[in-house]
Amino acid sequence: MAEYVPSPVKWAADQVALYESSGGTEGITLLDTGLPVIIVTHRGNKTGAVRKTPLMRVKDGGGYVLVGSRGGAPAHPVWVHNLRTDPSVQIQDKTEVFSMRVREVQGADERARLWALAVEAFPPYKDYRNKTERLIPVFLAEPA
Ligand code: F42
Repeated sequence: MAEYVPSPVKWAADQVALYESSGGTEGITLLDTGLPVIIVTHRGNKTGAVRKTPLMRVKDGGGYVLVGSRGGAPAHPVWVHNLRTDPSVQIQDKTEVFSMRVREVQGADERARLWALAVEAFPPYKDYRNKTERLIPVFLAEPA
């Protein structure tokens, strides 16, 4: 089993550590916003390392909408490349861990529907979209 390599982004790595060490009872929101966060475990497409990424929790039925916003930065978060390469992920949502498969959302109608859910769950996504020229990747994680 490949080893887990924490993110170099300290606040993200710290959130993963608290989330996991507390069994999903602490570190489960974005700072003091009260908005829920999930932890996505995925495989590094270059190193094969186990990577863990906190993302906002956006539910779509039994699935989760994963938004590659990175605060509206000009470049995609690199976890996007990992998911595009290996769609098998685990998602921890509080105390539960699910094995899921992700697919990148391509159709305009589905994208519009899922984007609306994302913005409803985390309004700043709207600002991030306005901050960057790139099309923010949206994935749907569904039970494997
Ligand atoms: N980021 C979002 O994009 N969307 C969200 O909704 C979101 C919510 C959120 C909530 C809480 C929180 O603490 C963080 C949150 N973030 C959110 C930030 C998110 O957790 C990530 O930190 C951010 O999206 C950046 O992701 P990233 O994958 O680009 O992270 C970089 C900094 C990183 O980890 N880089 C590593 C490094 O060493 O530079 C490499 C990681 C990696 O996956 N490497 C691959 C490998 O093979 O191992 C190669 C990747 C490649 O192709 O280059």
